[in-house]
Amino acid sequence: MYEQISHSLLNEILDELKPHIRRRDLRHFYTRLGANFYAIHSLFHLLYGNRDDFKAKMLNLVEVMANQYIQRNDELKQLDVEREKDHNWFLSQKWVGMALYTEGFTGNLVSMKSRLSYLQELGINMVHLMPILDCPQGASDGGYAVSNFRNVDGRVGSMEDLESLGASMRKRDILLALDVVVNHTSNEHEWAQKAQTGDPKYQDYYHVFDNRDIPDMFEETMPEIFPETAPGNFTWDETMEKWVMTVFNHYQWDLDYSNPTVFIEMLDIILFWANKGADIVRLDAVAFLWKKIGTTCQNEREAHLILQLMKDCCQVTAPGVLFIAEAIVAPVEITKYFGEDAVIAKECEIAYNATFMALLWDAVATRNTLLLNRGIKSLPEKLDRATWLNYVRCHDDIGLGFDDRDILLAGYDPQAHRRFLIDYFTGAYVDSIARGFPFGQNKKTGDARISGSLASLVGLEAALAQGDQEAIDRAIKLILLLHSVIFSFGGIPLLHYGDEIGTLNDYSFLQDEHKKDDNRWIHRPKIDWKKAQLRQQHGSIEQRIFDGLKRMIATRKRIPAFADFNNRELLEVTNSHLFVFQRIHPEQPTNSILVVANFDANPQYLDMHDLGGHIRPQYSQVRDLYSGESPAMFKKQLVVPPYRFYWLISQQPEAVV
Ligand code: OTU
Repeated sequence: MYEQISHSLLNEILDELKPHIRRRDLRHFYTRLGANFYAIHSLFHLLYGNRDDFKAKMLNLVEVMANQYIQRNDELKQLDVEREKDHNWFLSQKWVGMALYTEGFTGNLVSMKSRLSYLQELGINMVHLMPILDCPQGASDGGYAVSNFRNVDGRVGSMEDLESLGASMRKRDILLALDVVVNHTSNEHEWAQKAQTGDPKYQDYYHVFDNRDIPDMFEETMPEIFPETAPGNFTWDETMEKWVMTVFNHYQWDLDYSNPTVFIEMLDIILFWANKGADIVRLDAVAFLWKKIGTTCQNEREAHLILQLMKDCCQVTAPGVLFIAEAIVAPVEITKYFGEDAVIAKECEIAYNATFMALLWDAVATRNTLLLNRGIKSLPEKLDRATWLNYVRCHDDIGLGFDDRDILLAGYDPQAHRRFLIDYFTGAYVDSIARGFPFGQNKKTGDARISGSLASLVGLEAALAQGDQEAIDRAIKLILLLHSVIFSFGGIPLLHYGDEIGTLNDYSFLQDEHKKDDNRWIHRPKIDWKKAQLRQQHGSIEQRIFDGLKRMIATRKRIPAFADFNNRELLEVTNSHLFVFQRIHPEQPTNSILVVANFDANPQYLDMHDLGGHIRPQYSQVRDLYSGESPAMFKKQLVVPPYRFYWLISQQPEAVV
């Protein structure tokens, strides 16, 4: 867009750029800067236009983008151009991700390299390495308290190790996703330490207060994130003799984005990692980026402006790099992190589908899909050119983040239903063999979330202890069922390491004084490679899960209707134990897929009349692409065995109405 004020400012800035920047061949950089400058200028002005140093900061911002562009190597620049051409590349069904802690998975970055073939065996081609940057030796919130954003933690390796791993991944066509913890730093970060010595420049990087006046005002409306271990949102700093805002743990200092220098520093860090070869940058805790008295300090409009600005700037320097929004917030808020418009107000291409994840767990506990269907229906439409990260569980706790109104519409009392779910997954409910633990219990609000490994939550741990073969089978089926929906729903499925071999709760964190108070560590295991080896032993639990997932992944990759072009239609059927949706092939409707998942422990029947104008399969005319079998039919009803799923295709196109 050509706009006079922006354009003359751009001319001024280009004149003032340092000679080493001016002298370079920056053709691609300048075309992209020209295309995005109006947006960048407008956003930067909305956020910081009232400051005297606005122009100087604008110049700094362009310098950072230009310098990082100069640093970007030719291979990555080439990739940028390719991805610009094929800009929907990440919507393809070919991508399947896994998130893992390097330390827990293999120990370090060097040994990680030799495990890439294991990931490939399964079909994984996107790896999210959980935080690997410098962080305190003691408690560091699993690396989410960063003390140096440009250094790899010596405990997992060096920068060279990471680059070499990245190169090996690129050769194997595996995407690398890395974290940039944008909301806060560790109290051991250089900026925090300078702030502690009284340096006003660095105190302005954080929210620092002499007394409780303002903190008290904030606290009136701010919820607590870790109420048990880190109550409140402010910490008294002895050295500084001031209060500092710490929304998460007391050692995680929130950055103050009303200071443009903070924005520029963090953008520089994002681009630094883009240049180190990250294909995807996961932006942690993005809902929290802007703090305002009188609000919850989450999902503020400015937080969205900051993300738009980060995206626009990243597109100038490294347009091939994608952002993941980690915003575990209410269903109506989550979709907003894709941005309002895919072109003029874009934020992150990918977002965690926390609502879907929580709804799936509801279906597990209730064995029906009343709330699941309801909740999916009220999830707002997302933009084109954006996709979900669908997951069954991740490294964090499971929050019951669905809407109370949806719970009511599903026919339950919200408070009682939430209580039931907590009881169910913590094993307190009579009928439950789940082995989860409550996390973040809040005595004031009665709120709680859930920790526990996937296998333990679906009853495998208890079933093994009881030697109950049927319960073991049920747990395995549930693990596969849950994955079958994240693989087919639309979006990038993200597995949690260890789940592919049914890893149980890992209680060893209780022995570690820096971890014992945070039971999320129960589902951040150390992989037992001897156990993983059992995947090759026919009939073992590991083999049944691993091979099931492997087959699903391979099948998913062959089904173009599973690519994410907002081509899903939810079908509400009479039988409330079934989750049914259709994935429509964009070009060949006859190759659309009907997904049917039975969340009940008993066989269920799908009445073909329920499918209305959609696929009306006749006996032997539909085939499940996963198993290759044609499901049984009884009196125009499709039979779905307990915890079974189908990815159905009509074999004869004529059968499709
Ligand atoms: C994120 O978490 C990380 O995933 C957590 O591992 C970190 O502890 C946290 O940030 C701080 O860095 O910010 O938008 O309920 O879901 O803390 C949501 C706990 C977050 C997490 C929440 C989350």
